[in-house]
Amino acid sequence: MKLYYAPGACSLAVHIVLREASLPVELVKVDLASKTTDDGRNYLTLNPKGYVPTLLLDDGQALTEVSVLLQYIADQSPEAGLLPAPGTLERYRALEWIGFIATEIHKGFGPLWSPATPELTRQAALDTLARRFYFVERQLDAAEYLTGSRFAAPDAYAFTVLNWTGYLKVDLERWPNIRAFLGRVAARPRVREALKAEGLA
Ligand SMILES: N[C@@H](CCC(=O)N[C@@H](CS)C(=O)NCC(=O)O)C(=O)O
Repeated sequence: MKLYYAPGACSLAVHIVLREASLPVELVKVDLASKTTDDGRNYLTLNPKGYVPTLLLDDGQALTEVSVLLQYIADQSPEAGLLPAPGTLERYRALEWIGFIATEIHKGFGPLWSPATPELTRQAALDTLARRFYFVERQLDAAEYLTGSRFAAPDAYAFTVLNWTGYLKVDLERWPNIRAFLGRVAARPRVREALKAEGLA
C-alpha cells in the first residue's frame, strides 16, 4: 500500500493507525499547492478531490476519506484492536467518535487556516471549537482515551486534529485533559515514528 500524505495534515491519523496496525506502507508526500507527488504523479489523476489522504491499495485502487481509511486499516489488522468488531455497539460508539471528530472538529478548524478569514468569522469558529473541545475534555475526565482505557483509531484522529492547536497558537489551558491526552498519544512509540517520518518530531 502507498499512503499519499502531507506532513501534519489529517493524513497523519491514517499514517498513525497504519503503524499501530503494523501494516507495511510506503509514504508518498503530496504538494497540495501544485497537486504533484514525490513519486512524480499528477495527484488529481489519483484523487480528483485533490486533498489528502489517499491510500493506494495493492490492487491499484485508490481509497479516500479519513473516516473510511481508519476503518479499512483497523479491519485489515483486527488483532491490533484499533476498532471493536463490526456489528457490536462498541463499534458504533467508536464510529460515533470518528464522525464527531471529522465533522465537528476537523472541519471546524477550516476557517482558522486561511489568512483571508475575517476576524469575526475566526472568533466564531474558535467559539464553536471550544464547545466541541469541552465535550472531549469531559470524556477524558474518566478515561485515558476516547473509547476507554485503550488507544484506538478515534484517538489517532483526535490527536492529529487537536494537535493543530499548537500550529495555530490556540491555548489549551482551559482543557488540561486534552493537553495530557496529546502528550500521552505523542509518547506512543508508533506515533513517534510517524511524527518523525513526516518531519514533525
Ligand atoms: N473529507 C476529507 C477531508 C480531507 C482534508 O480536509 N484534507 C486536507 C488536509 S487535512 C487537504 O488536503 N486540504 C487541501 C485541499 O483541500 O486542497 C477526508 O476526510 O479525508
